[in-house]
Amino acid sequence: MSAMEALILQLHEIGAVKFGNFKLKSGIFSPVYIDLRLIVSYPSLLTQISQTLISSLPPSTTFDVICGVPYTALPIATVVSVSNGIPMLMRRKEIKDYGTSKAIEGIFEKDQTCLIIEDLVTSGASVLETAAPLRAVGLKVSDAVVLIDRQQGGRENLAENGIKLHSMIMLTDMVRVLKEKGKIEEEVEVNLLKFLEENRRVSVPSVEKPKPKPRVLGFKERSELSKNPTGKKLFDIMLKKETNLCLAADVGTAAELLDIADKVGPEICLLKTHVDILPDFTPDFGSKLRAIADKHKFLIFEDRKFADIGNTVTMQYEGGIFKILEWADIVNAHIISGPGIVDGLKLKGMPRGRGLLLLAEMSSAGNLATGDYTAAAVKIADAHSDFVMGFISVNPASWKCGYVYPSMIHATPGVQMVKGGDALGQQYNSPHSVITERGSDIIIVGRGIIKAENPAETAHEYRVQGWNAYLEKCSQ
Ligand code: 5BU
Repeated sequence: MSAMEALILQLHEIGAVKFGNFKLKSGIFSPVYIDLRLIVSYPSLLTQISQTLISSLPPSTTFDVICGVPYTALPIATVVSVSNGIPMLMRRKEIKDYGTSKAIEGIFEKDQTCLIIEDLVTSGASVLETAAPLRAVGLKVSDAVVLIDRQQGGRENLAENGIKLHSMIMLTDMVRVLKEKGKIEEEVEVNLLKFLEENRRVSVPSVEKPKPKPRVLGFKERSELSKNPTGKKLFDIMLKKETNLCLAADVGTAAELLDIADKVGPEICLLKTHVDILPDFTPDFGSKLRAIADKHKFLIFEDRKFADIGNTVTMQYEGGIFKILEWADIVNAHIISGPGIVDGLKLKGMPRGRGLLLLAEMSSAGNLATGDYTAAAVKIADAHSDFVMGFISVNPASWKCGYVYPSMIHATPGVQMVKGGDALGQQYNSPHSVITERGSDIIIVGRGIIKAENPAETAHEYRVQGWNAYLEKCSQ
């Protein structure tokens, strides 16, 4: 009887090889189960396995250190190390978060070669899990030796990852020997061969680590990242005043607007206008609003929604009756006409240190600013981050880029204390949901405040809700 046959019989005798119906780590059901954890109870068997492992390697296999795949192969590797005088390394399965936090324990030099020792290979996933940290610390891993090869794709999967698998015992040989020695029925062998035929290649389960949740940066850090002076300023105002509330001052007259701006001013970081709805607009409107804005330290955002070609918007921005460029810190634009609109507005706005918000999404039902359109807005913003300071958005947390652009400010309209909408398609979300779940920065509130009995008091309530939601988000 060959040494290999004797080994197979011993493994069967101690119950390390069982036949039945077993669920494997890979999820598949198998007619054979091999449990090599038992071998630690049989020192002579362990010695025999360890010696055969090394001697079964082709002489061309060279290595400086060895590493067993935790846990079952650890004692095998230890005995190989001790009886052959080969230094060993240990891979930690759990990395400590104190002390040295090493994944690989032991002494080695960069570019040394490490042989991986494994008890059993199915898909090869466990070997790959050990190879990765070894390679990460600068070791070369080109060979792995295994006691039993289940012949289910491990060899191929490892080869694809640059590791040659040396197998001491093939599962088919094991079953043949056991059948020949009368330890199992023919039916068991047939069953097993059929199983192997049907499960020739078990794929390596994805070892992709869960993506760490991006840390939510605060306005202070984000202010430093902003490349636009008005963007920086708005971040700073929000922090200093502890408010992320923007009032949409959609009142009937310029007089009313100036009045509410003064009353609500202490609560807001931003005041949004639709200057073309004011019947009593006069050329001094801008300077009057500016004085109030300076008094209460908020910025002015004209919700002009430019949409034309670059050349036209330069004139609309600077000229006409409203002369928006004179008094609005911030304007916004659709991207429907392409990036030329940003170039046009930038031509006028940049020298004045103004900022632009791009309409990446809208709050109204059935709007078309979704999916690829939103992504296109993000792309244009990224290419003009010196002038584009952020977005009008509704659910930036759902964007693929998510928090990739912390330098950008996300301002969301369609906000009221209660969910709902109006008769003309407006849709509302609560301040808490807008800031936390939807990942926005600023709540834009119009009728929720201006139609309230006491707008200043109500604005205060919105401010507290919006700011607390921001603090909650930062603490997550
Ligand atoms: P409301 O009263 O809170 O519904 O006012 C919302 C304001 O925000 C109003 O001035 C709109 O013109 C503005 N708005 C919006 O509601 N939805 C959008 O998608 C954009 C602006 Br962009």
